[in-house]
Amino acid sequence: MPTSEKTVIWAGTARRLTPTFAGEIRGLDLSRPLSDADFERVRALFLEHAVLVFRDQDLDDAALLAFTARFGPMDIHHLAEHLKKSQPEIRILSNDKKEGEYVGAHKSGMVWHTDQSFKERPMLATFLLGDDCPPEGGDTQFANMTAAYAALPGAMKERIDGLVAIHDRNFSYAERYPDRPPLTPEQLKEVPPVSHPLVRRHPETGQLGLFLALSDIRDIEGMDRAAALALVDELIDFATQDAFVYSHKWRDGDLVVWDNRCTMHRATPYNDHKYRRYMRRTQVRGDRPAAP
Ligand SMILES: O=C(O)CCC(=O)C(=O)O
Ligand SMILES: [Fe+2]
Repeated sequence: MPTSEKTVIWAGTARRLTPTFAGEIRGLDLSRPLSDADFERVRALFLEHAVLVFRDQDLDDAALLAFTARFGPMDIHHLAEHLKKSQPEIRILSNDKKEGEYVGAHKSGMVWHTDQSFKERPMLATFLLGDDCPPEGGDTQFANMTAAYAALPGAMKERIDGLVAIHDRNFSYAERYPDRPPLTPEQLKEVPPVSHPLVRRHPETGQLGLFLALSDIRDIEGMDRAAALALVDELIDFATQDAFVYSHKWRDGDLVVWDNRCTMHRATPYNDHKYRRYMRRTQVRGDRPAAP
């Protein structure tokens, strides 16, 4: 890494990465405990930008967990096979194999979604640390759901006003993950279908945003399924126009933190094995999404 980047001094600000959201923070070393004042600044920038990219981080598991925990209660992912044995709060995403077996989830999150939208309390924030990042492929793309909602034509806002979606982890799971075993009865018990408003109010900023997930929404209450899924597709197409999207090109040592209450994201493919991709991931649970 160029020395000039290493010597940047944290001045409590972030550099905007798109006109409407996403910010880059340099010069802040998260391997050391943050003062309360610095954390308050980071928390404010998180609300302001919705996606924060912290460059040049060198974090062990303990430091990643300590930083994550400052945002709220950590959540353990319901798919145990991709969790670190020693630290189940850390999930591994990687296309790497050891003795013929994948060392983590190698095909996770490749359609537009918000993390664990199928839970009663979906994730507030997700933390993804790029330990080994490919020079091409495997970007993470984010869509600004606040800006997308604000830009919807009035007739569409009226049409979706008050609609409630049913999110169901098991709806398209087998189709999306043909090489994973089906969810076990115990896993299914942890993720029963749940209803969430299609438009939610952010509990901290008060802003309205679309709350969508491509393959986890199974139905919209009071609509037939084909019409409901067509509406979800239409809204996702609208929300993922270039004007609302930030595509993150990973560099080793990037920690990206995103607010799932006002963004959607997906990974672009990286499982062609051309380059290794290895990430550690943690997540913090949020509130039950609230209708406006
Ligand atoms: O691998 C990525 O780029 C993102 C995967 C994802 O959706 C997640 O970690 O929540
Ligand atoms: Fe995700």
